[in-house]
Amino acid sequence: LKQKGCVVWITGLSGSGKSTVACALDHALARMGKLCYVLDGDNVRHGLCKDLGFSSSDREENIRRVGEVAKLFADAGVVALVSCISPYRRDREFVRGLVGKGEFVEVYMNVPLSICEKRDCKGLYKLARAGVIKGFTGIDDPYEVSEMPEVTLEATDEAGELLTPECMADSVVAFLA
Ligand code: GGZ
Repeated sequence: LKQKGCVVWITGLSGSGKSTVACALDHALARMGKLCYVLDGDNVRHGLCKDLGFSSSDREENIRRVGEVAKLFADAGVVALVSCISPYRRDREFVRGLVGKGEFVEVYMNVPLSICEKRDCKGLYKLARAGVIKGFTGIDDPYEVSEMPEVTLEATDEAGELLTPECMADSVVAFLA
């Protein structure tokens, strides 16, 4: 019997842990026998969206394409796990409108810029601060916080300890269940 597909849309700053949470979610859902597919911003930009840069119109087109593909996966009964910065609220709302009612789950990574910048896994924040990369999200390009995400993932617990990706994935699984 075909399972019910949906789109889990993980949004947040570069370095907020979107890809890591998508990966942990992929494993958690697979263990539950769910068919999933991860559409990662950074990967998609090597193929489907390799002609796009980071201007606002290119980001809009990037999100539109990824949204259309995610919708196809959901229609096929797959849980599409999307991790794209998707910094503009309007573009995320566009995808929400594209996907069937109740099948779009927006997951907001509520990780402060200071933490993302401190991690700076790829050294991009440093380059952005130095003006080598222009229009970097959070530095000189906006990130518009979601008004009503289905799930908000915090970086730390009440004691200020960093939450693990597995723990974050569990929160999303709990919502989906
Ligand atoms: C933001 C940028 C930029 C600029 C390159 N702004 O953390 P990463 O490195 O590995 O992933 C980021 C990726 C962003 O692609 P998305 O498709 O998710 O972006 S969007 O949703 O806004 O279309 C980052 C890297 O590309 N990167 N230049 N200027 N991130």
